[in-house]
Amino acid sequence: MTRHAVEANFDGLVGPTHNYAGLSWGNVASKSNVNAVSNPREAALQGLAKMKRLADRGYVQGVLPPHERPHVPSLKALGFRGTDAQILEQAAESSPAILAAVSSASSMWTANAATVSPSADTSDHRVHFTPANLNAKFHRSIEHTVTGRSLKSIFADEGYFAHHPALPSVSHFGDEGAANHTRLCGHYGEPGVELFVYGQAAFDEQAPAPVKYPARQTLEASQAIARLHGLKDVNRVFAQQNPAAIDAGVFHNDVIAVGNGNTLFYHEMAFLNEEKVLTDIRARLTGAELEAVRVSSAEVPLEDAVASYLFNSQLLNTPDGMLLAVPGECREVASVSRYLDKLLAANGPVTAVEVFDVKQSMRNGGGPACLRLRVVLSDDELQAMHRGVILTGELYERLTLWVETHYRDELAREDLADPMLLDEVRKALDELTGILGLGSIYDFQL
Ligand code: SUG
Repeated sequence: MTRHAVEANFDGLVGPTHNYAGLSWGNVASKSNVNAVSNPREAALQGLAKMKRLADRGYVQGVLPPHERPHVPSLKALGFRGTDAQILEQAAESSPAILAAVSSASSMWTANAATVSPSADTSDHRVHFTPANLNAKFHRSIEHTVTGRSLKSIFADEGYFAHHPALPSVSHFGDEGAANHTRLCGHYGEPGVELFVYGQAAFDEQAPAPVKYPARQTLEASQAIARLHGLKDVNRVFAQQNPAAIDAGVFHNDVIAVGNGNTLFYHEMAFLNEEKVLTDIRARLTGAELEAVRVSSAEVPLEDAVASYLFNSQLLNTPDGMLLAVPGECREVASVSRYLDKLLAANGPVTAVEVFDVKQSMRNGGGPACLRLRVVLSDDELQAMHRGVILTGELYERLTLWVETHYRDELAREDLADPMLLDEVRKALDELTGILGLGSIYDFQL
C-alpha cells in the first residue's frame, strides 16, 4: 500500500558571516566575486523571503540553522593558540586564507548538507541521512559535524530516521550530498529511482575525468551511500557527469540538471552517457513514465546555463503541473529567458516559471536549489520530526526580526578578524537554537 508522502524543503538560513572569499576553484561565481563586499543581512532576508513565498503556497518548508563562524576550534586544530581574539588576530596576520575559510557561511547551501533517502526506497523503511564530507574544499569540509547534529536533533526518532556519519574524509570518497542526487518517482510515497551523479571514479585512474577543474563527487562515495541507505538495484542509478561540463564550471550536477517526480530537466551536456542514463532510469521507474526535458546547447549554450543557473532552479509540484522556481539571473541572460518562454508555451510538464531573488548567494555560486535540502516524508514521519523548524508565518516574523537585530549589512575581508563579529555570531546563534527549539548543537554551546 502506498503511503501519502510530501517533499519537504529545508533551506539553509544564511549565516551572519556571509562573505565573498573566492574559496571555490571550479565555481565561476565564487572566483569572480572574490573580495566583493557582502551584505549578510540582505542575504539572509532574501533566503527567508524565498522560504516564505514557498511556504505560503502550501509547500512544507523547513529551516536549517547556520553554523558557528569563524570556527575557532578549526583554528585551534591548526595550531593557533591564545584567547579567541588572539587566535583571530594571528590567523588574520599569518594565514588570511585560512581565516576566510573558517569564516565562510557556506552551510547555507544545504543541497550539500547531506544525501537523504526516503523510507519508501530503503531496506529498513526508515528515512536515511548521510551528511556530506565535502572534502574537496577545506571551508566546506568542516560542516558535516554540526550538520549531523542538527539533522539528528530535527529527525530524532530512531523508529523513523537513521543517521550515518559522513564518509571517510579523503578524496577517494569525496561526497557533495544531494547536489549530486536526484530522486525520480511516481508518487512520493512509492519506491523511486535515486540518481547518483558522480564526477569521477576514484579507484580507476584510466576513467574519464575533468582536466581543468576538480570532480568533487566520486563514484565510490555514491555507491557507499547507496549501500549505507539500503537501496536495491531497482532504486538506484549511477551516472557520470560530463567531464567537459565540470571543466566549464558545472561543479555540481545541480548546476546542470534537476529532477522531481517523473520529470528530469537537464542540459544535453549534463551526462557522459545520456542515452544510458535515460535507459537505466526508465528500466527502474515504476508507476510513471519518465518525462525527459532536454535542453540543447543550441537553445542554451553551456556558459549561459552556468551564468544564469537555469538548472539550479527548484522544480516543484503544483495541482496543474510543475513550477520552476528560477533565480532572477535567468531573465537577464537572453538565451535562457527566451528558452523559458518557449518552455512555458510548449505544453510540457513545466507549467509555471517564477523568479526568486537570491543574488547575494548567487554571487558565490548558490542558486535557489543549492539553498535547499529535499526530504521526502510520509505523514507519520512529518509528525514525528521536530516541528520547530517548519516555517510558519510566526516563525518567519521571528526569524526576520532575529536577522534584523543581529546581522551586519556590510562585511569585507578585514572584518573577519574582528572579535566583536565572533561575539555577535555566538549571541545570535544561541538565541536561534532557542527560537528553533534545537538544543545545543554548536561547539561553543557544548
Ligand atoms: O561549494 N560556494 C559553494 C556553492 C555551493 C553551491 N551548491 C550547489 N550547487 N548545490 C561551493 O562552491 C563559495 C564561498 C566563497 O568563495 O566565499 C562557495 O563555497
